[in-house]
Amino acid sequence: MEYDLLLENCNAATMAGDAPYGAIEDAAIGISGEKIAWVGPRKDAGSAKARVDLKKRWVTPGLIDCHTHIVYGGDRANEFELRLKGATYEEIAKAGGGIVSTVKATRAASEDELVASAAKRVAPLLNEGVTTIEIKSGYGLDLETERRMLQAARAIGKTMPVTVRATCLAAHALPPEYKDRSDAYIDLVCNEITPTLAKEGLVDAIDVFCEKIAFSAEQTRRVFEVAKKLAIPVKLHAEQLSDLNGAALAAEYGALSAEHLEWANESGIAAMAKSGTVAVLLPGAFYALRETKLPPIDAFRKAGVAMALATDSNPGSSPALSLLLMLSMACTFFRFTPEEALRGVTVNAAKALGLAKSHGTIEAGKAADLVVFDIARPAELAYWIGGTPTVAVMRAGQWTRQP
Ligand code: DI6
Ligand code: FE
Repeated sequence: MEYDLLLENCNAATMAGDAPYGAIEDAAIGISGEKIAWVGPRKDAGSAKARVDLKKRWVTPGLIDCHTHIVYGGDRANEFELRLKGATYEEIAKAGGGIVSTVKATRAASEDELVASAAKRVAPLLNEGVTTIEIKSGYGLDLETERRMLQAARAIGKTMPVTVRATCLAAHALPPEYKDRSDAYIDLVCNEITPTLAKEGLVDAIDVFCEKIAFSAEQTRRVFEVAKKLAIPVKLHAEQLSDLNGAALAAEYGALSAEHLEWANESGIAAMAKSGTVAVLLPGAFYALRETKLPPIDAFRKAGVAMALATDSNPGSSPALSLLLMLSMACTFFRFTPEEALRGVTVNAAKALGLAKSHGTIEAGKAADLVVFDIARPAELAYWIGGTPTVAVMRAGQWTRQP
């Protein structure tokens, strides 16, 4: 078989197989159409219509940012200043700031404005090598604005070279008009917002913020029951600030992922291992909130729970615009190995989005989403603090940044 394009004279961190990083040195990668047709040692490569010499650089799978809230109105740099004067995240949230102030700005923004402001934040991620991004709603908290957010997410996937997975997080916070009536808001989420937006094809997954400052485990369960009826996979913000047994609840519903997890307990971890639920860890939020409680990384490792990493890009707890920086933070704060960190934004991030069959590794049959890095060894991706060693990006077989 003749490939459309052969990338040769490179080292491939395939993230598949048993070798560290799935590495193949002096490799070649055959591309046909939108997919990887072949990968292996250069000497075994077949013929190709065109060839590109990658000059011994490293190639990884396209990076996957599997947890973001990157579509929103306004920003919260003012609250950043308040926090530095001593206010806590919870105090700001209770005083009507925090998520709710972003809700006001998001409700006031048109779809075009949401797309334009998000595009400015998505661009630096793509420049680094992100080819797939998850985008959550959750700053609308009413049907119209949740819809507008998800439509903006879809529009980003159409107008920018990135695969978007849209997650409905209508149960993110209590909207001000439902003050002290959180069960009534969950009625709205379950009876109206979620089923309507699912029917409109805007929802790839359903998420809930299960937390003392958000929604209880019982309310989470109600939303998950609706997801089950709609046959849409669930994810859960669990155990970020306290332990509500959210990880076990997520696992009970076969969740793709449970996210944050600083306070995850042993039984939650065991349940996640059993259900194959990915632990999505978010060092940007840990850093920005100056958390001290470390997620139980060793317990996840021992239990065999796959760990992913993401930016959690959002205006409050993680205004992060670099996924590579999360690799460094995960190693330094959470003691990930550099290989675990790269797995966390490739193969395990794909799993957290339900895309394990099509994305996340360099293997024949998978999407030709690839990043070329000017590095001598893969550990450099987690080693440098800032900087972008990215020299080329391919998505679905097309260069979005030329080598
Ligand atoms: N957990 C978080 O860290 C973000 N949302 C969530 O459920 C915070 C979102 C914000 O503060 O705007
Ligand atoms: Fe989040």
